Amino acid sequence: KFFRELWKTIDGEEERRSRVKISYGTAGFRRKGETLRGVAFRCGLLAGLRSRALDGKATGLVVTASHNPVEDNGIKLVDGDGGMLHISWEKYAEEVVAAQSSQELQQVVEKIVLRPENTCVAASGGVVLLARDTRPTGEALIAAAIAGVKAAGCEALGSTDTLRTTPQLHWQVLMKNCGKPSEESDYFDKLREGCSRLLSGQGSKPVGHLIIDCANGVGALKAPSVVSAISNAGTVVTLKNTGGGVVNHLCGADYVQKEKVLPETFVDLPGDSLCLSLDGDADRVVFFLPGAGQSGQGAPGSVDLLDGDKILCLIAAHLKSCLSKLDGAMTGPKPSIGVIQTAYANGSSTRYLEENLGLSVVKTKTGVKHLHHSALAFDVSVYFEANGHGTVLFSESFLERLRKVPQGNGGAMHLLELSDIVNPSVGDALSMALLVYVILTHKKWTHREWCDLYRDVPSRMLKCVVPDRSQIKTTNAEQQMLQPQELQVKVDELVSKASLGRAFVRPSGTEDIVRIYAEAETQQGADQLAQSIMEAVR
Ligand code: NG1
Ligand code: ZN
Repeated sequence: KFFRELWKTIDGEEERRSRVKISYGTAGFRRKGETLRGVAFRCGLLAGLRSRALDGKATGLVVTASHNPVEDNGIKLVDGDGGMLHISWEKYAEEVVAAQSSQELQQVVEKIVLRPENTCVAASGGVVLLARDTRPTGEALIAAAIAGVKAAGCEALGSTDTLRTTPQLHWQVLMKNCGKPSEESDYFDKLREGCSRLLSGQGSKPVGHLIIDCANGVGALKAPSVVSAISNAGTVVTLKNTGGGVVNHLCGADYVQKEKVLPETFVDLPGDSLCLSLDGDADRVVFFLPGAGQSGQGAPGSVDLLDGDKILCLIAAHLKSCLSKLDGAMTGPKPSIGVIQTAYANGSSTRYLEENLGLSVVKTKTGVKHLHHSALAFDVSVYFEANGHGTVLFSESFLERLRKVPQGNGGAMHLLELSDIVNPSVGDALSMALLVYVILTHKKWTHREWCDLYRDVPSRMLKCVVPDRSQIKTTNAEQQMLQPQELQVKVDELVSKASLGRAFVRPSGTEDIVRIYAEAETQQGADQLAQSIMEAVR
């Protein structure tokens, strides 16, 4: 059966050869959507094998290229705990995808199945949940992935029409494996009802208008089912870029965060608007205020950005004050709070967290899988990438302790209610949009007060194409290069000459480029530092 299915996804000669080089990367396989059918089939196969290795627990497969252009697509695999595919299986994914013939594929599969830690692979059963975003190449890729799941002898839950945000699918896998209600409607109900509970009796609303840029992506289809909790609280919610344009084109979280301008169609906004942008698969969110921009130069269309760092700071400040209300009410050790960032976090946000809030910040490698992993070590934690991908985690033992706190302690009750509206498996733009609104309401902060928590240090990010980016090896949460050594020496020298300089170079895990990031006291200084490093990299 396995071999019968394989022919359906035979790819062209060029594509077949190129599969050898494709790596699992920061967040799954990604490239031009039209060239991914063979990859999708093999990923479906692997997701099935993984499910069987987990004794039949569900796994997941999402077809999306997130914030990337419409012609791109990608395959992300979801593990049995609802998180990203376990790192130990990424190399299997690469081997399965690289196989050049059905014979080679069979050998790779046998190798995986026969590994001692995967002994239960041979057992029957196994189920994979599949979904896609709105990209035109998605349908064909889901069809190929379903064929792969079936080739692994597993049940495929989902069809070519199953449209979900990435975090929805992660959540569904987690809930299914916990034996909890896991339908799409359960997800909507949980978020909407949880948010309504947190807002009831609060009186004031933080903003008059909330304007949501849906990036012309799958979030446009799902947002209405949850944001009604906000409109019921008295804020007028408007959805824009709901599918009339091209996904992520001149809109979406990545565009707004990188370009620091209003998305397309954001014109004539009411004065008291708080805006937010989702990305194409609604796992990232950034907020912004139409206005003068941080430079104060007031270029038309510029924005004051409230990025992942500022969302993180708002949440961390709130969690810290909630925990302080628990003092004395909770038995046992003081709960630990974790705050996790990557090297791309703006230096001002890290200083705010450490100096104003007195929290210690953990820095990890880029990619949510790394942040999530670090966050698991704490009772309560929040992680965010500057680009808007993050969530809040509550450990099961901490939730259990909160449930035992006497009813009169509002702090414990509030934290339990907050845990109801966060997605514990992965960053979720819709969930985080609700959470931010709830926190602003409870803190009685205006969006301006939130924006003014700290002022970003000027920064610049550049991309550079090099012949072989794998030549660059990094350490210390990717903030330093081990190789090429002489390049790191040069970067250090350039940084030391820039006032308040900070910079690093790392190979992208999602694009065939090297990223350069620089901060300095002035925008001109940051631009110059990034530019000189780029010249050194070339
Ligand atoms: P790479 O291409 O590895 O830098 C990018 C983002 C990550 C993450 C992944 C997955 C930056 C600098 N990098 O990774 O944060 O979101 O894509 O989507 O934004
Ligand atoms: Zn995304």
